[in-house]
Amino acid sequence: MNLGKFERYALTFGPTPIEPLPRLSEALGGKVEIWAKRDDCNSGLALGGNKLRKLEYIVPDAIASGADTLVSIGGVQSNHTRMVAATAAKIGMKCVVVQEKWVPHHDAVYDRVGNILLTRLMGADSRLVEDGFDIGIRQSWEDAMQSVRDAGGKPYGIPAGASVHKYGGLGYVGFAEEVRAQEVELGFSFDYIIVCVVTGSTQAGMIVGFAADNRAERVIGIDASGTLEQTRAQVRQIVDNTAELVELGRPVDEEEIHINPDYAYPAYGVPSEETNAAIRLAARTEAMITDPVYEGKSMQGMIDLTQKGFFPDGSRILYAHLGGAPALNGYSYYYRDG
Ligand code: 5PA
Repeated sequence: MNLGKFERYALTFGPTPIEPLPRLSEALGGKVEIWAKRDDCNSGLALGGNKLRKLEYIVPDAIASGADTLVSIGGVQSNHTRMVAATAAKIGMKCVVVQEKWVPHHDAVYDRVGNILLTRLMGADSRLVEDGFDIGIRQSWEDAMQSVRDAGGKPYGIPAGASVHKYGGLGYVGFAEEVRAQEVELGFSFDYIIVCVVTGSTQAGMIVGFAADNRAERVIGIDASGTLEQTRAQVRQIVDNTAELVELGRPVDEEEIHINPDYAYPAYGVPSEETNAAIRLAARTEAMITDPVYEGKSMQGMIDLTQKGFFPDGSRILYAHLGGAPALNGYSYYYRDG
């Protein structure tokens, strides 16, 4: 496998810490060890998160293209558009982000706080549109790129979650390489990796990265999209493209792609009672803050699978914390009493 041949523009601090979560492990019965890899603390850029690992491999291409404006897309409380806005500010480009009405959630300040507030603060042109949830290529995104051209600018398009970008999967191949190096220092290997999946390139990159030592199927994706087939198809496509790019040297089997659909209810962006209970438990045992759209759902999945005995006793489980906490501000009513 060869990731090193790709140019990388540093946006993160470097390898993210792996830490044990003993009080959470104990609260779940103490039969498995839960650890977290803190990609939520990966950068000084606007609170960081998973998108920066991806963008590190995309920025060199954006700069080489001669573009002056990054154009991307997400929901109203998108973490990804916040990270694209941060990246644009950092590299001295302009930024247009389309924010679609992906979430059937009503809160008076939903489009004023959290991610979108930070996005605007960093100078991005944030455009609210009515279209509903869809992780694919969107007309509104194409229109935004055309509007930049019409104004005499040169856009560089980054699709939702940076996922179907040709280099979108590379960042999380790097995550797997980083975990392998950290495992040498820790003196053990993790048995499972838990990761939230929506647009797909985070898990797809991990699958390719961990396929190199034949444990891709130990990457348990917890779907938060609620559109499983589309997410799975997108993961498949990114896995194949990324495996070829890094010269994995073999195809990845269907059985190596593990996505659990059981925790995405009631809808993308809407937390269930169980999601909120999971968010509270992680906060109260470990002061680890997860959000109602993504990480709360993967936390819920990890908790439920642990309680159901899915993981054999003694397993070491690595929860990939991908960021996302700013969105909590758009959901304050759920947590008014904690
Ligand atoms: C997101 C995505 P993927 O989209 O790579 O599958 O990652 C899922 C994910 N955790 C997990 C957090 C905190 C995330 O932000 N966010 C999107 C966004 O617009 O913010 C791409 C959907």
